[in-house]
Amino acid sequence: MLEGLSRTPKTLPPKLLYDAQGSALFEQITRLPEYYPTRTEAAILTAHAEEICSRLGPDVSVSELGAGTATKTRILLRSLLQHQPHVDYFPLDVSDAALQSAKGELERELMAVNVHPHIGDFEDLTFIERHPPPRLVLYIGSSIGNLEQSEAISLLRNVARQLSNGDQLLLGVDLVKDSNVLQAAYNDSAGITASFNKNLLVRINRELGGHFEPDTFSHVSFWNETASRMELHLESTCRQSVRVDALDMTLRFCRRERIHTENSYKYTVECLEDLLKCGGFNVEHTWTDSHGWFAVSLGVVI
Ligand code: SAH
Ligand code: AVI
Repeated sequence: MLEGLSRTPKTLPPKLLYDAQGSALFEQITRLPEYYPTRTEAAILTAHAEEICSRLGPDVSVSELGAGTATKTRILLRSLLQHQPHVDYFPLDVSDAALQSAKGELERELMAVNVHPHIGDFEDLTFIERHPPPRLVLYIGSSIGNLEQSEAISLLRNVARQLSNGDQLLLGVDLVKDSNVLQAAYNDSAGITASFNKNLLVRINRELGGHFEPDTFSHVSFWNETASRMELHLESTCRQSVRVDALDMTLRFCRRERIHTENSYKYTVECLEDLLKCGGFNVEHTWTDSHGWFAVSLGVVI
């Protein structure tokens, strides 16, 4: 935070959006009429779960990066249980609250799934290697879109490094589309995405003794066509100074100055498949929906 807030323009890494309240707000986002990614990916997974599972190795263990509450994962796990008697499932997330919810829901619904939650960051992926092969790694929900392309490639290479011959990765990515659809998804009429974004300030206040007045910042999001990404910012509505006690820092904002809080990159199928190849995977198959809004690709480690 210290590093990001000292920069010009000020930035914060999007992983900080997910404290317990942030994860709960993200869950609400996934149910918004404007936020098409979750239900579109869920529809792809539902339509093709059987085919996906039939392309996997026998008796796979499943790891998931940024699993959140694992709601869509249940579609795949349910189908996988038609192919093997039980599944060892290892969700990784920075959000303890999301993982607890994932574990509770999964154990209630799918008794044959053994859930082993791992609270942690993508920076350390060595936990994957400890899981029994053959392995399937899930990285769905277009979470890879919140990374810069160079970060995305190095993350995939890190994943590949933990895997053995024949291990697979299922990657879900949001696709480039009409900018009106994108704008609406990140500027919902109920203001949930705005609350999700501003919750970062509430979190800094609570955890770092920050003195932000969230009402003096507005949620700004827009489609940056050149960079192929949606951008999320918090914009100061006035000239102000904000003290953050734990950082021993006083932040100065001009009127309309922004903190850049998130990018959400949108890919084409071609770019997605190139990304997988650059990351160390051969693409086995890519599934999309009828609008071509979202893609799910299965890759095998090279
Ligand atoms: N996969 C779920 C959740 C997506 S939200 C879905 O498809 O709906 C993104 C999730 O990734 C959040 O739960 C967040 O806590 C987690 N996350 C974001 N950055 C992370 C990081 N650097 N390390 C681990 N988890 C991260
Ligand atoms: C988790 N991630 C893929 C979401 C996205 O769409 O980039 C986070 C999000 N931010 C605002 N709305 C949803």
